[in-house]
Amino acid sequence: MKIDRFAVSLFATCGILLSSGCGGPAADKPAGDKPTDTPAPTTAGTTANAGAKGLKLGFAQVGAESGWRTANTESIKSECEKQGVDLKFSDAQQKQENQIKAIRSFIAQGVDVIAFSPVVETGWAPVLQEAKRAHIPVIVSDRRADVPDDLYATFIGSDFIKEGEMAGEWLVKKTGGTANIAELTGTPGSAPANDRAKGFRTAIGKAAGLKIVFSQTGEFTRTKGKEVMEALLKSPVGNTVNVVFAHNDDMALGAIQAIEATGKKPGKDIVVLSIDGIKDGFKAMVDGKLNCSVECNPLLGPNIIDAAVQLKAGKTLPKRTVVQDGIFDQSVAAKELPNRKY
Ligand code: GYE
Repeated sequence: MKIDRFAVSLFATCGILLSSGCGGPAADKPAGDKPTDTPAPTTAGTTANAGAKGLKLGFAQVGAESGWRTANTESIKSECEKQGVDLKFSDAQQKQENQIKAIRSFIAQGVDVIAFSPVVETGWAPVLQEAKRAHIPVIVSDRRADVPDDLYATFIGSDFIKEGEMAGEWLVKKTGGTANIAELTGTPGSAPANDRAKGFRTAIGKAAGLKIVFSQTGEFTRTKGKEVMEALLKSPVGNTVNVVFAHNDDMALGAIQAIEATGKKPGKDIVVLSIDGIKDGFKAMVDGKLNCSVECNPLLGPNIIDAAVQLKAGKTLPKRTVVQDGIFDQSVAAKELPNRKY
C-alpha cells in the first residue's frame, strides 16, 4: 500500500516545529488562484509577533460540528490568548445567516481585521462589500467563499480537491479498482463537500469498476453519519456496499458504529475511508475499523494571527496560501498516533 511518504515526512517535520513553537501547518507558495506580490507568512506562531498585542480580531466560526472544528477553534483561541489579540469570537451553529450577523457586528464594533470560515461557498458578496466600505480587511480561512478577489485580502486553507483525489487514489490501489461505494458527504454547498466529492470522482474515474451506488449528506457530524448509515444498511442497496467514503472522520466514526450494530466488521467487511486525520480517526485505524484518513490540518491559528498583524500594518498578502496535507492508513497509524496534535 503506497502512502505519500513525502507528505508524511512533511507532517513529521512540522510536528517537530510545532513542539518548538511553530504552531501552524506547513503552507506552500500560493497555487493556482492568483499570482502573489508577497511571500506567504513565515513567522507563524512565533511568540514575538509585535503588532498582535491589542489587535482587534473578529472571527466568525462555522460551528462545533466535528473534531476538526473543535481543534480549529482551539488553535485560534489559544493563539490569540498567547499573543494578546483581542478576539471577538462567534459560533454560527452551521447557519450562514448567523455568520453574516456576526460579520456585521464586527464591522459595527470597528475591529481591525475580520476572519471567517464560510459555512457555504455562495452568498457572501453583500456583507463583504460592507466590510470593504468600512476598510476592514477580511481573511478567509479554511473554506473558500465564491466572491470576487477584491472582497477579501487572503485565503488560507487546504486544497480540498486534492484531498478527495488522494482518497480516491488510495481506494483504487486498495480495491484493485472494483467496489460499490457509499459516500457520506459534508454540509451541502460547503467548499469541502463540493471539492472532496469532485476530487474523489476524478481519481476513481480511472477505474471503471469503482461505482458510487449511494451518496447522501451526513452534515459533517458523527450523529448524522451514523443515522444515514443505519438507514442505508437497512435498504437493499446497503447490502451491495463494500466501501464507505466519508467526507470527514466524524461521519466515518458514526458509520462505523452503524456497521458494527449489524454484526459486520468495519475495516474488513466494509472498507472505511475518510478525511481530516483527527486523533479519534487514528485510534479507529489502530483498532482496525477505519482503513485510511487523508489529513486536513486545522491548526490555522498562528497563520491567521500572522496574516491579521500584517494586514493591520497595511501589507498586501498572497491571495491564496495552501496548507499541505498528508495521507495515513492502518500501516502507519500506530506509529503516527503519538505525534498527532488534534
Ligand atoms: O473536514 C470537517 C469540518 O472545513 C475542512 O469542516 C473543514 C471541514 C472538516 O466540519 O470535519
